[in-house]
Amino acid sequence: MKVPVVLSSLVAVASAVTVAEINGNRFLSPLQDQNVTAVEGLVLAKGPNGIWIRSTQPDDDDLTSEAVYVFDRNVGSSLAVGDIIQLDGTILEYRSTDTHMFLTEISRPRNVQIISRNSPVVAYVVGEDTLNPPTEQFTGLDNGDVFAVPNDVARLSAVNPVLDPSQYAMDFWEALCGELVTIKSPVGVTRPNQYGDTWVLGTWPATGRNEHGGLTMTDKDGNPEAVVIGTPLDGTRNPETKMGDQFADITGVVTYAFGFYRILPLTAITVETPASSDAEPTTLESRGDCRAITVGSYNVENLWTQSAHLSDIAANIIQYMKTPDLIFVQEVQDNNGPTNDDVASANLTLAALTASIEEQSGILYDFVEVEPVRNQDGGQPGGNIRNAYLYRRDVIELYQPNQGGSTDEAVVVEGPALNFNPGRIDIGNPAWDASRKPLVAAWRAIRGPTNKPFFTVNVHNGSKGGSSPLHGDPRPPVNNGVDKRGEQVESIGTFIESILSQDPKARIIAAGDFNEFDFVRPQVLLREKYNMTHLSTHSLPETERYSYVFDMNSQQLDHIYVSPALVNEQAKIEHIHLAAWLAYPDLVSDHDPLVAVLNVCGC
Ligand SMILES: *[C@@H]1O[C@H](CO)[C@@H](O)[C@H](O)[C@H]1NC(C)=O
Ligand SMILES: *[C@@H]1O[C@H](CO)[C@@H](O)[C@H](O)[C@H]1NC(C)=O
Ligand SMILES: *[C@@H]1O[C@H](CO)[C@@H](O)[C@H](O)[C@H]1NC(C)=O
Ligand SMILES: CC(=O)N[C@H]1CO[C@H](CO)[C@@H](O)[C@@H]1O
Repeated sequence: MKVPVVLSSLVAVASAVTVAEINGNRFLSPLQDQNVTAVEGLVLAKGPNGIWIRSTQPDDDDLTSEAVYVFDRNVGSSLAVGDIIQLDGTILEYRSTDTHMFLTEISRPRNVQIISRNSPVVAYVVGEDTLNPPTEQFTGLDNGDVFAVPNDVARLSAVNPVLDPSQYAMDFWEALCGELVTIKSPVGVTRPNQYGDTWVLGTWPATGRNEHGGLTMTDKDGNPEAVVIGTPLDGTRNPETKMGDQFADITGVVTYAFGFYRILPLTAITVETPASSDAEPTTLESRGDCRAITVGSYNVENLWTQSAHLSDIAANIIQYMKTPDLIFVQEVQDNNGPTNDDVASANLTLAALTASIEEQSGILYDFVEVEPVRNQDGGQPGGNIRNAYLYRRDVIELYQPNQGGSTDEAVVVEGPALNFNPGRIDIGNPAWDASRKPLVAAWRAIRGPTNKPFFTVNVHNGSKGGSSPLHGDPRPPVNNGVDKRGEQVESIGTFIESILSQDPKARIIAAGDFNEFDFVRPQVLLREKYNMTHLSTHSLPETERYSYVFDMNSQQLDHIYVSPALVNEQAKIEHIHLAAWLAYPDLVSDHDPLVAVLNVCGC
């Protein structure tokens, strides 16, 4: 890129190779593995394992970064920021794992000479001295959809395209890699991860802002306009912050590490104006009969009898979910939690949860579950996580209850009704190996003009663990388990179809932690092939559809889908943001619960 601050009058020796020539106008250096001599640059910053230098002989090309990392633990020891130096070295493309991109660096620096000292060091303001970061696409290799299936059809490092920083965020940051930049008036779009990495947005344009100040992922848009602030160069640590916090300007160097282009700040982020931390309870209300029942779903994150967060989960159900009539819960562990023994029942865990709700509110819940076969359903070994239902016995009841066991397969019988109620479906299907089998049940509202049963499917599909990062080498990024989740959705869809084939007006609710986005293939199947309506799409603005935060994205993993008979103006959902936007110390579960209101009357 063009460099406004140049000290060319001080340049005494012509460099054999410039930084721009080292970087080239693509992702990988044209000089990879070659030795370079007399590279000249201004020391921009020093880190524990090297320094960043900016060319004193910039070219006129916005595609070639004028800065580069010099990797060597000792190179900085006799240098200071503001020194102009000259050095020889070997060009290296480094990455720690093959799903990440490469960082171009000068390694094994030799013949390091100080040409002058105390030059001013000026950072470029992102979006003022540079283009704006692109808001929708990461790289041209995603062909317009970063969530497309199949994925991993191309490798960025193999194609190594000419950079297009006006269109693609990875190209944008690659063309600035090594530079010292400032982000003015940054706002936190997530809390920091466990390493203190914090995603921010500057003053440049953004799409998908939600009411908390985060960035909601939407169809084909994984929010490339955000950038992560990594570990500070001075050894400080980024503080615990939350979505929407306003920070002081951040200055740091652009690099690539841990799967993302990132900025390593000179010092830790400082909060100027914290966002309000008040959570909003649901506004949806039950009428206590079939005309309006409230349905909640909550991933309670490995809950068991001794969980420290048990009473907080109960409090969230009371204060923020407003004690829904029926709650789909996921990640309920057995009575002794992670202890890996013969215990697989969760009746004491669920009894402790309902007792805590009763103690805090006086409201009585009953619960149902089906014990899994121990250690067959994934999750923490010995924990035997499963799905369960809590329900208000004053509002609904099981319809023709017939408790299923671990090896009983629930199917739809004449009625439609269930042979086992509650029961687990499709237990022999390999799609559910090492995964929670959906828990189905048939219910009836105790009061209301009609009392036809309605059906529920409680879902906790395979996780996305093992996916490759949004700034990674495989394009589109690897969405691990997407094929498996596709089979799981087919399994759920087949069950739903077997009810609808007997009664096209059947009332069916499929809800839970699907571990997938509504616009990605498995979920599209549920909508298009099985004609289920995504309640969020039906009733919520696009930017408020989220229940989880991962990397820079506020994203929706928890959903409610309903059959045609339940789709009307009255059907609504709210994601109760108790997790997505808070700081870690304030988290109760890693997922936001959701609450919906539905008319389940029918004849
Ligand atoms: C680069 O320089 C090193 C050290 O001087 C030498 O060992 C190596 O063979 C050179 N590599 C190339 C590709 O010339
Ligand atoms: C839990 O299950 C055990 C064995 O099935 C039973 O003896 C006990 O009464 C149950 N406890 C509760 C609170 O449901
Ligand atoms: C799909 O659902 C819609 C309402 O959500 C309904 O109008 C339509 O008839 C259904 N289509 C099929 C094939 O069942
Ligand atoms: C099929 C599948 O993806 N199974 C995974 C479900 O999730 C658990 C934990 O969340 C994993 O252990 C399974 O491998």
